[in-house]
This record gives sequence, structure tokens and C-alpha cells, in this order.
Amino acid sequence: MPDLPSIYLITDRKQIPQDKHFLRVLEELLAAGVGMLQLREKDLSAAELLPLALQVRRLTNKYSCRMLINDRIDVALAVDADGVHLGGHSLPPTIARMLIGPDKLIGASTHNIDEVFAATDQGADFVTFGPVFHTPSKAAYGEPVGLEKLQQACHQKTIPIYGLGGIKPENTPDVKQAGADGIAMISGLLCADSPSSSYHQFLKNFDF
Ligand code: TZP
Repeated sequence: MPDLPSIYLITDRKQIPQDKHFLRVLEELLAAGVGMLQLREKDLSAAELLPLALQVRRLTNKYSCRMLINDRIDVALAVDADGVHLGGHSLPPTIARMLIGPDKLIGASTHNIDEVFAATDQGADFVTFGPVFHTPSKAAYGEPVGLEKLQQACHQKTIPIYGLGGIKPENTPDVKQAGADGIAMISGLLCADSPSSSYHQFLKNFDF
């Protein structure tokens, strides 16, 4: 099983406060110690994503942070990312594994225990599970699954689970208590007044 960090940063450059710069916010978080990042910029075509992915690859290399690309296995290969993160509309993990090889990471988004089992059977290395709570990021992710469902999934899983969706410093200990191996976040890190302080707070609250 890969040794994964307890915090998984997911990007959405559109949520960056207007007075801030996406890559500078990322660099602040990487310098603070974020160890795994998913570049998730779903509105970009492959041609638009590639130059951004190359810039983020340079930063993640500089700070020894693992970088996964959401959905686009081709772009992940092109920038020599550490892996891909697959959603419900992506190629299945079995096919992704054939394409990216045995040494890369495959993450999968899940919303219920059946999806966790399916992702596990298909060779994913880890899953995100959620939304656990109401998320400020968008209603598009559906109704929150809640801590109880997370706990049930965590008790039955055999690969690491990251709780995702509406994770804040104050509910982080509950996610840990439910049995999650880590927490995955967009707004909690990217939109914080001080992203680096927020990262340290999350870390403290998760690894209590
Ligand atoms: N999948 C389920 S919830 C979510 C995704 C990508 C967004 C989580 O965003 P936030 O801002 O960390 O609540």
C-alpha cells in the first residue's frame, strides 16, 4: 500500500480569491508541506490543461509533492504526473492501470460503499469519499453522505479513504474519528485567508 499523506489538496483555480494568484497560492501550500495534489480543472481542454499542468508539475517537483491529474490520463502521461484521479465518467481503474503502468497512483472518487468496493476491486490505490458535509464548493456534488456512512465505509475498506466535501478545521477530528485515513479539500485550503496556516491547522486537527 502506498504511503500517502493525510492531506490531499484538490485544485479549482476559479475559487481562488480575486486578489490572489493560483500558482502562488499553490506554492504557498506546497512550501507549507502539502504532499499530494490533484489538478482538477475540469473546464479546460487537454490543450489548455497541458501548459498549466507543466507549471504545476514544476512546482510539485520543487517541493516533492505528488501530483495527480483529474481524469486525463493522456495529460498525466504527458507531464509525467505521479498518477491520475478518476471520477464516475472517467475510464475505469483497470484500464487506467494498463495505460499508466504499475508504479503510478490511481485515486477514485466514491460516494457510497459499493463504489469503494468497485474501485478497490478494479485496482485503485485510494479513494475519496463524499461529500461528507455540505460543501461551499458547489451543490453539484449531491446531498452530503454524512459521518455515519463514512464510518461504515471506513470499517469495511481495504484501501485508504479520504473524507471529502465541506471539510473544515472544526469537523476534521470527526472525520478522523470515523476512521478516514486522510482529508481531501478544495476551499478549506485554497480559499483560506492564510492557506499555509490553514494547512497546519488541518494537520494538527487530523493528527491529534
Ligand atoms: N467531490 C465531492 S465534494 C467535492 C468534490 C470534488 C468538492 C469539495 O470541495 P470543498 O471545498 O473541499 O468542500
